[in-house]
Amino acid sequence: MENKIEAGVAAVKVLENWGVSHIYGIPGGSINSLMDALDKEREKIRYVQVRHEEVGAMAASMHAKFTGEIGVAFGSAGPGGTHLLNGLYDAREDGVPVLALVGQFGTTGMNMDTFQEMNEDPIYADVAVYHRVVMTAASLPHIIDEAIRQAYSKHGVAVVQLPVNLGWEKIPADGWFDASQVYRPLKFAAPEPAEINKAVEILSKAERPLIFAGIGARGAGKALVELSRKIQAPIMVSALAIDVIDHKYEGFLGSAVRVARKPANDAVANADTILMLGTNQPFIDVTNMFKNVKHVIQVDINPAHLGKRQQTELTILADAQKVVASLLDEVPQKQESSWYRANLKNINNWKAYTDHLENDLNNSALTLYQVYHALNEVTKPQALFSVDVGDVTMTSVRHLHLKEGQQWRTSGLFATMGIGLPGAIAAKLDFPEQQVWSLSGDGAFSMVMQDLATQVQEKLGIINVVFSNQQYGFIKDEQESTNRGYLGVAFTGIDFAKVAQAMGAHGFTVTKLEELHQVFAQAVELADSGETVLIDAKITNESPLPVEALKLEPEQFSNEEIEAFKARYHAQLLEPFSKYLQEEGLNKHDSIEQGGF
Ligand SMILES: Cc1ncc(C[n+]2csc(CCOP(=O)(O)OP(=O)(O)O)c2C)c(N)n1
Ligand SMILES: [Mg+2]
Repeated sequence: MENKIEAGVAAVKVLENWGVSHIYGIPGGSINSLMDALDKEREKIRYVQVRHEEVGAMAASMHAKFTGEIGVAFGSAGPGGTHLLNGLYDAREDGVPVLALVGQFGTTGMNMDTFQEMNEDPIYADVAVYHRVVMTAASLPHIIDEAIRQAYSKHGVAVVQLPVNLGWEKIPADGWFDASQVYRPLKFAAPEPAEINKAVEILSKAERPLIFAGIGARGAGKALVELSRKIQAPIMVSALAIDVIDHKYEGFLGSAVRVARKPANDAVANADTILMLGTNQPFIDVTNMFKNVKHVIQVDINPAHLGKRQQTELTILADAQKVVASLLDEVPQKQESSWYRANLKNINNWKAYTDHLENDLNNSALTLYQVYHALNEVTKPQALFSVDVGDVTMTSVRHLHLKEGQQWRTSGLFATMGIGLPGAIAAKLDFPEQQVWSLSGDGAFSMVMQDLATQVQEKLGIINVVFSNQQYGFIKDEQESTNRGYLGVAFTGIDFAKVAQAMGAHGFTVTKLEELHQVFAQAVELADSGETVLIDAKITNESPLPVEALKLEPEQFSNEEIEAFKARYHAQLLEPFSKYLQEEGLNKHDSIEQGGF
């Protein structure tokens, strides 16, 4: 008798062959043949039951961001599938590979307007680089394989809709194959010598050079620091690349615009030459960020990004790491420059300001800065941070002291709230031996908090930190600058520690500075022993410093305005960049524009 295999099992074997180690989702009548296949293959692939499909899709997307490998999530027909959408759009916007399997009524009921049955394909047409309805059992393994190749090669989302009966049908056991062992990712070119020569020429002439690194420069951190010192160009990053450079580097400016640090905004407004490495920072054009810049060199592996957001003098279609290595070989060592010195002073001034906030032990009410202080004391060398969208995105790029080897990920271009907790689930499953943090605001956390239960059920030693200020703080500050009043930004607080306890996690509430350090120490111990922890930090609702709208420059603002600004943001230590430029005999250009909303 011919050897047979269920088509659903063959499909799951294709996933296994591609190295998929876990898959997120919630069952339903229309996806139960996949459940049977997953049950059969449970030794080889881990099914992670979530409590909301959105969390599954977000975890899949964050898995791809932490590992570079495809994430997989599923939902049943109709609502189960549409619940995936925020996670799928997150993957699309950040260009990472995700496969979504969506259930469908059996073929006998398809196109009959029966229960939870509709033409699902158009729903996923926009989000996906590849979306197909499976038509025969025999083609199912092939379609899964196709979907994975498409997601990898097009850096996006693939959606396969599976009529439930087809998964149970038998196909010849040797009637399928996949490309998992022969797939080859594109290798990115090394730069041409002529391009490097031209770049060296531009950089050598620069009086105020700046390196601007994005996630395309990941892995080049050490070499970039060397290059930065050699050409006397401080390093700015995109917010998403905040973990590319060790924060101890004296010439590290951080990121620009709002999710940002002051020294980066100062530097980019005053630079004359920028070396962009693998960044598609979305605010360059809308903030007119490069308005004072004369020469731009842009390195990217995506031809569609070259010259996209700014006038560019030289573009190099090549791997940023290779370009940095070639430049390091070719560029002459520059003399210590006044521009570089002015930036170092400005960075030191920023450090003095953030240190002061983080170490302020006199403040009776708990501040977010003190929370970061406690956090920084207990983070481990290879820690992974899954960071939500809100003030925490901005404050973590300022106050987390990231070291080489630590990873920081969020929802970038799509910027969906709720990404922190699911990302931490993925990170802990991917790196069980490493310390994993989810950092969220109270609004964002309450969008996905049901899945604390998943962390507990899967025995994931994650530390979830919630910054509770009883408001959508990030939006409140936007309303302050654009609206006539406030609406919809304040809300009733939640006792997250109790929520955590009710779900079987360890919940701590911190309201005072004195409790912080002990709670964080305990949290680390519990997480190390595989227990899920939540720390609800009840912080003040003060606004963080708006580095995109500073009132510090004496040429622009009156003394009273400057003093009021400093008092409001505890920024007495902050100096205007003009001070350091002047000390170095340099003039100051206009600040960049705010752009955005
Ligand atoms: C799903 C989603 N809804 C709405 C927004 C708009 N938004 C961005 S930040 C934010 C507020 C975040 O509030 P919270 O999590 O409490 O953090 P906080 O800023 O207060 O620290 C909102 C509503 C979004 N980015 N994503
Ligand atoms: Mg909040």
